[in-house]
Amino acid sequence: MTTNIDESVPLPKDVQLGFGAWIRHIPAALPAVGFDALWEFGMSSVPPTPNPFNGGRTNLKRRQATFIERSPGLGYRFSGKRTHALRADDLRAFELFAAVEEDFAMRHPTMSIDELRKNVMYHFNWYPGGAGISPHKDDEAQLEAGADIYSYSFMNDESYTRNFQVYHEDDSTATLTVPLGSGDLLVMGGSRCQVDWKHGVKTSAAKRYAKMKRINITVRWLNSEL
Ligand SMILES: O=C(O)CCC(=O)C(=O)O
Repeated sequence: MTTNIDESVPLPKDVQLGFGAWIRHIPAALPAVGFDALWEFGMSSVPPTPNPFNGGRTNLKRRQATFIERSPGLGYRFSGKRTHALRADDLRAFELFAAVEEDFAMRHPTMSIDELRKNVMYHFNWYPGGAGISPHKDDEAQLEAGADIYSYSFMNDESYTRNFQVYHEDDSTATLTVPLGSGDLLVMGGSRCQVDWKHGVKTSAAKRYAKMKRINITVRWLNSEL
């Protein structure tokens, strides 16, 4: 057997949450190249989502959209709704998206870019100020159960961090809090991660977040039925 792992590079450490569930945090995996262009696109071209917690009387502050290359025009189905669907033409021009796609491919060297594009979806969140996302599991039917989820975070200023919380499904107190900086990659993995655990980013009215712009891009493996 041959190996091409460079043993002089320390492997990232995983935090074991419990049986079959872990979190990996890789700080500064990528620079936030072309952040402003992707931010403007999200805030001007992606329609807001009606807030599911008040019957849609108001909209969520966070914008969200999904790109599924193998099913153009199909959004991500959750809470009984579909997210806004992005197309390759909308996205490939954005440097930040291209950088994420390249980084993900670099971390999966045994697969061709075409194979990767057929098997993953990209989900985008644009968070103005202290907007967040409530605790949830990424366990939708479109996703390959138990597959790793790669989550890239970018901010408009490198000095910003935003806490990402992980909760056991029966507990409203976070078991793990990961401070995410701009360019950080967080990987959620293990067959139980989206079964026994939830994750989220607490909404905050704190002044220090007032001018923050944050884009999160998750890469998720699709199941074969979609
Ligand atoms: O913004 C984040 O860091 C988390 C995003 C997330 O949980 C999601 O899109 O499901």
